Amino acid sequence: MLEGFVPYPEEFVKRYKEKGYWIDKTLGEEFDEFTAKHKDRIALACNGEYVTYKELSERVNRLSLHFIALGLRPYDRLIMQLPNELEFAYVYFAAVKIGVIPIMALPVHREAEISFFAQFTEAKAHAVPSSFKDIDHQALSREIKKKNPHLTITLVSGDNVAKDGISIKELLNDKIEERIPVTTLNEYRPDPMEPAVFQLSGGTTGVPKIIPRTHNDYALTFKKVSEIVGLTEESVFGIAIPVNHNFALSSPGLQGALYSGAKVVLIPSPRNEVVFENIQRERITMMPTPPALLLRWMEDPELSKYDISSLKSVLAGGARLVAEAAKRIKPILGCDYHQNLGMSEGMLFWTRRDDPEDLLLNTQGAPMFDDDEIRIVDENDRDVPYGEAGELLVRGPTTIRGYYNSPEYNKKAFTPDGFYRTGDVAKMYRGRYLSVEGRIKDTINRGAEKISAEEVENHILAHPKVENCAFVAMPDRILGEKGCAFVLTKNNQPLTLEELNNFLKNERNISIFKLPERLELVTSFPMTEVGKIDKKELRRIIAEKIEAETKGEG
Ligand code: J2J
Repeated sequence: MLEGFVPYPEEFVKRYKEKGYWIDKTLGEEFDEFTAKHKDRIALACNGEYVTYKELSERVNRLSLHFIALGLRPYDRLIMQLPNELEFAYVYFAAVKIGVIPIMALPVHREAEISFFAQFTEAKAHAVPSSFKDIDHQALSREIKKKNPHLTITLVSGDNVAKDGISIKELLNDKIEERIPVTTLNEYRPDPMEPAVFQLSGGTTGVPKIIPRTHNDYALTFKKVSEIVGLTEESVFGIAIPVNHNFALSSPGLQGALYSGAKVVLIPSPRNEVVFENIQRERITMMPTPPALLLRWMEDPELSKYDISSLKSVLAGGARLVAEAAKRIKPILGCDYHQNLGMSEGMLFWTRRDDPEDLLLNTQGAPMFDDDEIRIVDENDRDVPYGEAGELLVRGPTTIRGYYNSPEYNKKAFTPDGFYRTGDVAKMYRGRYLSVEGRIKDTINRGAEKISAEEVENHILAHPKVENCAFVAMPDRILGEKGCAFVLTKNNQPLTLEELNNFLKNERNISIFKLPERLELVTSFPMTEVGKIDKKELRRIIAEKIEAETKGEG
C-alpha cells in the first residue's frame, strides 16, 4: 500500500463491494472500455482540433509505454500543470493507466505551491505547458528540480520545448508500440483500492492538503454523476474551468462525459467570448459552471450576439448559487440547471432533474448513494435537531478517510469513526436535501477557487514591515468573495497594496489568484474571548465598508 494513504476500514470495504459500489476496475480499465465502445465517435475537441475515441486510446497507450520507458512506475507521482488542452487528457489517462498518480495542481500555481508538492509527495515528474499566460513553466520546473533531486522528468506540451524538457508531441509521434507491445501495460496495473489521483483541498492550513482518490471511488463518482445529470452519447460537454479541478474532472467532468460517449470540448480560457464562441461552434449541451461564471454570462451585453441555444443544462457548484441568480438562468440562458455541493474530498450532493422548484432554487441537492452518511452537528459534535444549521460531517463510498501523509491534521479533520468534517454549515431540507448556510473553515471562496487564509497570512507575515495580519473574505458581486488583508505594520509604517503584492508575487512566488485584493491598515485587531483575532468581526467591518462605498458611488 502507498505509504501515507489512509485506507478504508475492512468492514466498509466489504460493505461497499458487496453493495456493488466498488467494482475493482482501474481507471485505465474504465478508459479502455469506454474508448472501445465509442470508437469512431468524437471524444475530444479543442481549438478546432478533433480526436476520436479510437485515436484517444491509441495516443494514451503510446504515452503510457513511453512513461514506462522513461522509468515511471505505479504510485510514482506526477505534478500535473497542463491547462485545458488535448495533451491534458493524453497525459492524465496515460498516467492513471499505469498507476502513476497525477497531482492535480493548477496551471496558475507558481513556485511556492509547486515546490511544496514536489517536496511533500517526492514527485518524479512534472507536466507543464510550453507557453501559458505570463508564467514560464519550464523555468519553474528547472528551479524545482534543483532542490528536489527525485524530480527528474519535465514533460512539456506545445512546441517550444527546452533542451532539458521532454516534448509530449515527440513522444506521441514515436510509435513505441511497434517496439514494445501494448500488452506490456498489463504488468503495470495498479490496485483499484489504491490512490489513482491526488486532488488538492482548498485547505485551511498553512500548506495545501492532498486528497488521495482511489480508482474504485473515483470511477463510482463520475459514473453516478453522469447518470444524475443525464449525460448521453449525444451530449456535448464543455469545460471552461480548469479541467484539473475535481468538478471538471469527475463530477461528471471529463471522465464522466467520456464514459457516457459524449464529445468533450476543452475550452482554453474561461473568458466569455471564448466560451460563447465554443458553445456556438461545438453545439455544447452541458457545462460545469460555478456561479461566478453564470453571473458573468448573464450580465454580458454581448451574449445575444451568439447562438447558445444548444445549451440544455448548466451545473452550478463550487460556491453558493443564490436563488435570485438561479431564477434568471432559464429566462436569460434558456437552459435548465442542477445545483450541487461538491468537495474534492469526495461526497457530492445534486439536485435531480424532476425536482420541484423549491428544491432546485433553495438547496444544493441530496447525496448520491444510500450509503452516503451525513450528520449535521453542533460545536460539541452532537447532532442538531432536523432542519437546524450545524457543521456538515460526511462519510461514504466516495469520501476519503484521511489526507495523504497528514496523521496529525487528520485527527482534527475527521471524527474518530471516519466522518470528514467539511467545515461547511448546512441545514437539512425535505429528506436528505441540504442547503449550505455558511462555513466555519478559514478559507476564502473566490469564484469557487478556494484560498486558505492561513497560507496567505504566513506569506504576508514574512514581509519585513508586517507585525501582524488577518486575511478574510470580503463580498464581491460576481466572484462571491475576494480576499482582504488587514495588516498591522511595525511602528505603523505605511504599506500599500501594490508593495505588499509585489512582495507576495516576487519574493514569495505565490499564485496570483491568492493575492489580497484590498489592504486595510489597522492599529489594533478586534479579539475574541480566547485571545484570537476576531475574523468574524473583520468580515463584518469590511462588508459594511464596501456596502457604504457602493452606496456612495450609486
Ligand atoms: C456552497 N458552497 C459550495 C455550493 C462547493 C463539484 C462541485 C464543486 C466542487 C468543489 C467539487 C458549493 N454551495 N454549491 O469538488 O466535484 C464549497 C464548500 C465545499 C468546498 C469544496 C465538485 N459547492 N462549495 O468546489 O474541493 O465549502 O470542490 O466544502 O474546491 O466548496 O471545494 P472544492
